Amino acid sequence: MVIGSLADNLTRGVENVASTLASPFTDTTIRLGVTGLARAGKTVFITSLVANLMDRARMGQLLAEAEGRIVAAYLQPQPDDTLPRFDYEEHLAALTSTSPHWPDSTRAVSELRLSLKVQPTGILGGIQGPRTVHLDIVDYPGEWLLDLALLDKTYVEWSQETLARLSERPEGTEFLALANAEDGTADLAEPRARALADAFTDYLNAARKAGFSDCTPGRFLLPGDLAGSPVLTFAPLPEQPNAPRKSLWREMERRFEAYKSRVVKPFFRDHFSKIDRQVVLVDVLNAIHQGPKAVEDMRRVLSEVMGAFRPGPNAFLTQLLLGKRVERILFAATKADHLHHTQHRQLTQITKALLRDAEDRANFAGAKTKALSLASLRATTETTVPHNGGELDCVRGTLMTGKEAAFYAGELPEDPARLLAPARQGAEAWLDGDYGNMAFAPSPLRLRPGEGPPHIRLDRAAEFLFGDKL
Ligand SMILES: Nc1nc2c(ncn2[C@@H]2O[C@H](COP(=O)(O)OP(=O)(O)OP(=O)(O)O)[C@@H](O)[C@H]2O)c(=O)[nH]1
Ligand SMILES: [Mg+2]
Repeated sequence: MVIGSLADNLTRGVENVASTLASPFTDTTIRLGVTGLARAGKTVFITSLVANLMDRARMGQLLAEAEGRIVAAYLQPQPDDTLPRFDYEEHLAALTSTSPHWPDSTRAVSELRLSLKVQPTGILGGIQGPRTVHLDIVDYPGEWLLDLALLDKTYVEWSQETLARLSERPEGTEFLALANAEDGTADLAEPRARALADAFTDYLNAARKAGFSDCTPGRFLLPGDLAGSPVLTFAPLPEQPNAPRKSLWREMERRFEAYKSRVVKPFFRDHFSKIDRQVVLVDVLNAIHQGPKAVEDMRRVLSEVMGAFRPGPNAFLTQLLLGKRVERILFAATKADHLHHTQHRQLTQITKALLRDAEDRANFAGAKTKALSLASLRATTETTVPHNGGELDCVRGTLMTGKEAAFYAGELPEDPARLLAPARQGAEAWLDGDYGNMAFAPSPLRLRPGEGPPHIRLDRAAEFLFGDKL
C-alpha cells in the first residue's frame, strides 16, 4: 500500500508537488527570544521589528525581502495558550500616535506569532508555492537569565558573595547594617523577614539605578504576581552554622531554595529551553554614560548571560536541553540614534569587544554570534553644529519636555580598550572624556504606504537572526 501510494505520488503533476510541499508539515517555526536588562529596549525592538516585517520598505538588508520573496506577513494567534500575548497593537499605537510616546515598562514574559509567506529559492522556487515561516517572538527579562547562576549556589555561598559585593557599593550600606545586626538564630518573625527583604529590594533597585546590572534574584525587581509571597521574602544573611530549625536564618535558607525550584527552574523549563535564536539587547551607551564601574559590571553580567547559552553550564539545564541549543545569538547595542552615524562604528566595536570578552569568560562555544549597534526606532536626525571654531557632528531630537535639542554623546574611542581597560581596572571615572545621555521622545511619523517605522540596522539584525530560514 505504502509503496503504491508513493509511486502514485511520483507520477503526479508539478502543481500537486507544490501543494504537498506547502502543507502545514513543511511550515517552519522559529522561536526568537528577545531579552535584555530593564530598559534595554526590548519592547520597542519587538514592536518596530514586527511593524517593519509587516511593512517592509525599510528592510532592504533582509535578503528575502531584497529578493522580493516575502509575499505576506500577518499576525496569528500564538501557539502557547498560557503565555500573555505581547501587546503589539498597544505598543505600536503609543509609538505612532499623533503625540507619540514610549511604551510602558513591561514586567513579564510575553509572546507574539508573526507568520511570513515566503517564496523559496533555488530550483523548487519556480514550481513550489510559498512556504509559511512562523516567527514566535518571546520577550523575557534578562534578569531572569542571571538567576541561572543561583541554581549552583547554596544559600551560604550566595549570601557570602552578595554581602561582599554590597560592601563595595554605597547603595548597600543600609542593608548591610541591617543584615549584620540581625540575629539569625532567633525564631522567625515574619515582619523581620519582610523588613530584610524590603531593604534588600531597595538596595537592588538603588544599585540598578546607579547602573549596576548584576541585580539578582531577578524576580525581586520584577515580582509580577509573586510580589509579597514567601518565595520572594528572603535576603542574604551572614552564615549561622548553628541556627536551629524555625529560626530566621533557616527559613531564609529554605525560601532561597524554594525560589530556585519554584521560580528559576520553571522559567528555564517552560521558556528558555525552547528558544532557537536569541537577541540580547544592551544599552551600552547608557553604561558608558554611567561610568567605568557600570561598564565593568555590564561586562561581567554579559558573560553570565552568555553562560546560560553555553552547553553544560549547569547540570539542571544540560539535562533539560539534552543537546538542543540556541543556534544564533545577536548582541545588539540599542538606541544608536543617540549618535551621529560617524560614531556608529565605534559603538559597534565596543559591543563586539564586550561580546568577545563575554564569550571568552563564559568559555563559550557552539552558537553563531554577532554584535551590532542599532536603533529600533530612530528618534533623531543628524545635524552638524559649530563648536569651538570647528564643527561637531551630532543628533537632534525632541526631548521628553517637548523642547528641541541637539545632542553630542561624547567622542567614543576608536579602540574599545580605551574604555574597557580602565573599567576592568576599577577606575572611578573616565580619564579621556565625558559621556552624556539624553532621553528623546519618539518623533511624529509620516509613513508612506509600505513603510514601517524608521530604524537603524534592524534589517541587518533580522537577517542574522532568521534570514537563513526564509
Ligand atoms: N532614542 C531611542 N530610544 C529608545 C529606543 N529604544 C528604546 N528607547 C528608550 O529606551 C526606553 C526603554 O525601552 P523599552 O523598549 O521599553 O525597554 P524594555 O527593555 O522593554 O524595558 P522594560 O520593559 O522596562 O524592561 C524607552 O522608553 C525609550 O526611552 C530607540 O531605538 N531609540
Ligand atoms: Mg519592555
